[in-house]
Amino acid sequence: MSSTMFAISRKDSNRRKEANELRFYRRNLRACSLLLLIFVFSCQSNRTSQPRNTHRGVGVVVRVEPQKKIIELNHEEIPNYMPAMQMEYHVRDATQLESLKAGDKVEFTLEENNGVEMITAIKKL
Ligand SMILES: [Cu+2]
Repeated sequence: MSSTMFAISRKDSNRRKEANELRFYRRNLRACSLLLLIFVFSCQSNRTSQPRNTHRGVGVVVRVEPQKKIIELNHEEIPNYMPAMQMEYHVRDATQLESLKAGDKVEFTLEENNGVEMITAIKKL
């Protein structure tokens, strides 16, 4: 009699252990999903707080200063962005300026990031 009662209580405790484990896994799963959700949302908010817009432009080189990573251009209108004007631009990579000189007609890619503009690509036409 006492041995059957012992067997029953042991079975009960096993069942309780299993239930506890299940609860533990469920809680972990919920925590992981929450972390994943936070991660996804923070990535999205990062993207919206740092808008990166690229524009294509065409212009004529006025001046090149590779050591300062600067190029002055007389560019045509950049649609939906800027009217035609003469202005200086910073370039990401000074080697992009190596083969350019005043008077060259160029096509360029302008990247605008939180109000900071930079030429990321430029080539002679
Ligand atoms: Cu401009």
